[in-house]
Amino acid sequence: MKALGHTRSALRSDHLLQTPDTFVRTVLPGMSRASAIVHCAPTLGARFTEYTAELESLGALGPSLAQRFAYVLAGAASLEIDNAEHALSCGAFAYIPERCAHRLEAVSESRLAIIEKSYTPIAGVAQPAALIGDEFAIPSQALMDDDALQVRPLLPSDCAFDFAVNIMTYAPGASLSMVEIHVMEHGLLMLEGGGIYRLGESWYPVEAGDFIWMRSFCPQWFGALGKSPAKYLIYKDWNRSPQF
Ligand code: UGY
Ligand code: MN
Repeated sequence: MKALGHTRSALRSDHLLQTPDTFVRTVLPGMSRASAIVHCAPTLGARFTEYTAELESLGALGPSLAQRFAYVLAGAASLEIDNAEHALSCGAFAYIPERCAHRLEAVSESRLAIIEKSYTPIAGVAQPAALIGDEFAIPSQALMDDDALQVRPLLPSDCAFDFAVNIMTYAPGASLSMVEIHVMEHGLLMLEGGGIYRLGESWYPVEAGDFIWMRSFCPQWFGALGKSPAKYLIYKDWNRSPQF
């Protein structure tokens, strides 16, 4: 029997935990043979939008006026941009600058994590160009000298980029060394494993498939539990003055 009226999902003023049992699908403008689970958006108080796009074979996303970042969670996709076509397999990602014409299409049934954010320019710094990469080609680095907690920065650190997307992998039992409280907001998709997430004054069991939004200054801490690593894809605003 279903747990009537019960869910691990929780919405508080400084965070959202959205678990798969509460996902509702919608179709965003221009999508074909595809649907979206919108995880966070300006209507929530976020300064970016994140959704999971579920595409049938040959399904496609609509256009985006904002910058778009896509990460292949499952299946295979192809990106047509700047007169070239790029194959994106599981673990591949693409950064598409604002107002850049492109077509992102599924080659087989696929799931993509999509982040969209309007660009905050800096005087004298050109917008980044489109970029295609693969998580497995990016060397990981230990966070604060802890080899059990590895970070792969998917985007270059240069200040042309106004956001960062990282993959963080925790060995079983590893944890953040401190409760973080910082100006950046986060969108986080659990990819593998699980553990306990502290958000604000609450502690939640989390597992692969869950999404978390953290408002700026939301107290946060994670410890990985279980016998396999915990891995998540995490967005943060980056390289810009907080003076908005
Ligand atoms: O990049 C970060 O702020 C990251 N360490 N935060 C987190 O994992 N909640
Ligand atoms: Mn953080």
